Amino acid sequence: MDNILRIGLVGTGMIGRSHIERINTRLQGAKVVAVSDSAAEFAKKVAQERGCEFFADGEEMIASDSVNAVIVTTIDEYHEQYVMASINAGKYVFVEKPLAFDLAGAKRILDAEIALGKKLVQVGFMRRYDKGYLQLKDYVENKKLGEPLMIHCCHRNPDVPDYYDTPMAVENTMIHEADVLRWLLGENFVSAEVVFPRKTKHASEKLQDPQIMYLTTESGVRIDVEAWVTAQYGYDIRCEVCCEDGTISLPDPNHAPIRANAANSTPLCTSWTQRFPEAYDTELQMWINATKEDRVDGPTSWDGYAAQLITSAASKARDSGTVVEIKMEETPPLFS
Ligand code: ISE
Repeated sequence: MDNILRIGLVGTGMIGRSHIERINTRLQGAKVVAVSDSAAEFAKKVAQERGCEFFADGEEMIASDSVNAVIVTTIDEYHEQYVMASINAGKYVFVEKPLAFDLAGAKRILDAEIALGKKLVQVGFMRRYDKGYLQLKDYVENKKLGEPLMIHCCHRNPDVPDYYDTPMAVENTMIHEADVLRWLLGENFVSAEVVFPRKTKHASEKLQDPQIMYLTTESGVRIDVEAWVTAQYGYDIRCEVCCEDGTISLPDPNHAPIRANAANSTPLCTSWTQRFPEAYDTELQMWINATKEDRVDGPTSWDGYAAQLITSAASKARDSGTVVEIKMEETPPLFS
């Protein structure tokens, strides 16, 4: 592989542009050299501003000699198409979560990699690179507080765009917890349930908000995840792991306390871009390094598939109002 990884990025929306920025200005060893997006005029402008080549056709860009690795930051519906094009071109690909639009699409990607016999795909579950979650992992993995018994999580956004609807709370938002908790505990889930508390006046007609997802693991750890995506007051991510000898919680981001107007206050984040910038930097730097060493060392397509197996069970549970069993298959040899 060349000294500088030449990346082609499909999808020049907000997260795509922020990845171009971080790779081309802060990270080492790679450059986004080409971009493509179905919003061609906008993507052309991005290409011009960032000194990249513009491709009208994303698949053509992926196949071209101009690029030797791919980032997919399109809307979820197009993830599968461009991940598949990357696998077919034999190029490493980083795809934002979820791996595919639905579970069937995630399975097709997984099968394509298994047929190739080589891992090429990494899924953008950036929380695994967050310093707070890494501290929780150290405690859980090394049993510093005994065995975990329960986990309480909150995933609160101040607000969401108009198109955001009820299923997205599970499939787009709580999928982060599905992945990071499976990674944290090192075990699979066996059941899912989703319940609706009283609906807030801030949620649109097509959105039931808040929602609570309950998960149970193979060893019996009980987890509750609250998604409250029109919480107004800020972006607030919490996770408390209750173990036999004590509890450990995700630290709040470091904000200096302010004393003013007869109050002592600490600012909160207002968006995920503000809450996880270091995690995104670390995630992509490690992806660049591993890609140049001809390997994948982050969340794989198997992890992406596993997360979607969990969220699709949770969606069934939500729609049927029942507890749904999660049937995780054996880890394929390529991923074990
Ligand atoms: C969004 O797509 C993300 O990935 C954010 O991390 C998450 O907090 C948000 O709820 C999602 O909608």
